Amino acid sequence: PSITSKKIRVLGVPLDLGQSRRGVDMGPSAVRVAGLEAKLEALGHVVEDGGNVSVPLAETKDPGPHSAKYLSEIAQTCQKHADLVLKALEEGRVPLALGGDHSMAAGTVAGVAEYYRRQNQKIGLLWIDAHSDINTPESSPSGNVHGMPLAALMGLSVPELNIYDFLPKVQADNCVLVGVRDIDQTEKENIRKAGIHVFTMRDIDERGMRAVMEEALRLAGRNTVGYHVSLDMDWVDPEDAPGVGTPVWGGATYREAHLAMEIIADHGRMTSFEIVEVNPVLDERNQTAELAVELALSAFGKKIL
Ligand code: 6HN
Ligand code: MN
Ligand code: MN
Ligand code: MN
Repeated sequence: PSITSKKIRVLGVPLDLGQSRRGVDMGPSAVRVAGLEAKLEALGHVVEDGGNVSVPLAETKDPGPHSAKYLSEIAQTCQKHADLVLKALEEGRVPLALGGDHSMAAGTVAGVAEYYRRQNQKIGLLWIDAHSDINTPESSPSGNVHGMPLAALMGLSVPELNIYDFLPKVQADNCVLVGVRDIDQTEKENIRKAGIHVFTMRDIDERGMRAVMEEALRLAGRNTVGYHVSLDMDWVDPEDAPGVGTPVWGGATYREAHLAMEIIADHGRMTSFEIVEVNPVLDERNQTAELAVELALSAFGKKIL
């Protein structure tokens, strides 16, 4: 059975300013080296590589206030990246963004939301992550901006990351966190304030991946044109994805991760996709980048049989 062929544009975002473990800027290269384009094409898609957006080098910049380090450089990068995402969609391409740390999602989601906003349509957002990434500069214990993109997208704070000047980027009722297991005390209030849906690892343990994903997709897809999928590789258990900057035990297994992506593909409503936080410096023989490619293949329709 052949899959519906998509025109995909890969967009690299070698951004490492949003966190403190160096090396995540090499994530896009590692995922390319693992064969992303050729494998998606073998599946029947048409893939082009849009290259990498330019990102300032940490060594050349001052981090600025500790509450949100490198925020102005990250905001500039997200603006450029959002423009490229928007352009890809205007040209009929499905954006597949490669990170880079998760602060880039403030740009990816802005670009997708802006494209559909111009057509009076709304998107949903599936945030698949060990973390909830909903700190603000006021609440963040680390000052790392990769812990803040969801707060920015929902309009809680961080006006610097309000790309295209509209909020929220996604209605709270269409924003769904999946697989969370490490939430800062200070983030809990922000989750309540934002009013988003959260499925923790306990939900997955108790109900199973299939039931959780079906409900998550129903929520993200209700009254929307479809949903963006933001996949943080630290969602997967560090046993299978060691090459990430903030690993947390007890994550999705290799099989669960594939199943979640396969269910996304079955529904056929994904507008755009991104894989973030692949850090080759912390990886073991590129296995996290290889898993990222495999999960992208499942999300884009690869079936076992
Ligand atoms: N990520 N909650 C922690 C912080 O520093 O705010 C961790 C954030 C991790 C972010 O993995 O994308
Ligand atoms: Mn090609
Ligand atoms: Mn994240
Ligand atoms: Mn994470």
